[in-house]
Amino acid sequence: MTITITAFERSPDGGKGLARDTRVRWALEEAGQAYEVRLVSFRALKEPAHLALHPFGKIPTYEEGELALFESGAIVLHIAEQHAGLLPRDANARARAISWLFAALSTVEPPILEFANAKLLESDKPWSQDRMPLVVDRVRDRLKQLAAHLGAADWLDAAFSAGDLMMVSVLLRLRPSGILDEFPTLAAYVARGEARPAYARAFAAQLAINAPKPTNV
Ligand code: GTB
Repeated sequence: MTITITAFERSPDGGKGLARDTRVRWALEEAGQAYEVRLVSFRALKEPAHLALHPFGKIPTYEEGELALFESGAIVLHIAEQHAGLLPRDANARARAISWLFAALSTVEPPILEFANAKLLESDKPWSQDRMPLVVDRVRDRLKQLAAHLGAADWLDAAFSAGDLMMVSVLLRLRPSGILDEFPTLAAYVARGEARPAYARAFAAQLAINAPKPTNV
């Protein structure tokens, strides 16, 4: 059955991997699954056809036969459960990998999003300068805890899993800020994720959509 995901017709980051279709593409590449991409404009995101797939009018979505999913975490978990390569076979190790997937989304991503929003949407507010140190400290506190867990290991729980895929995806959002580099073991962890051939394929596919088209002069 054909898998179709949605992605931005024009990503605000120019296709540099920050939009959340990247994590879905990466999971599909790790799982060796071919997929098609339907590009959606910002206007079309809020129109009935897309809202029928995604109640909040966002990307990514995932369609396969009669199944339609939204939320990158649910999509990555579905892919990981359907195909080998992203979850261990051992039941306990599998449950721990899923814990890390949830930890990435519900414990590590929120302060990072708060920071991104503070920078992008609130920097012109009179209280922004006073608030920013608090927001950055919340990110640093999480990263300190995550770095303490990772220690010198390559991945969060022995072998690479969907939990690492999601954690690396979440941490990547921090790179432009320089905060990630304050934690060299986490910066190296993210680099290990990006070095995976499946990640490179996912990144290249997203970038290709956003690359400037050659003009005939
Ligand atoms: N919790 C949902 C999930 O994980 O799937 C969140 C989905 C979501 O926020 N999607 C965003 C979206 O569709 C794209 S990823 N936004 C459009 C809208 O709300 O109208 C967020 C994102 C977008 C762009 C960048 N960037 O260019 O740097 C980074 C992150």
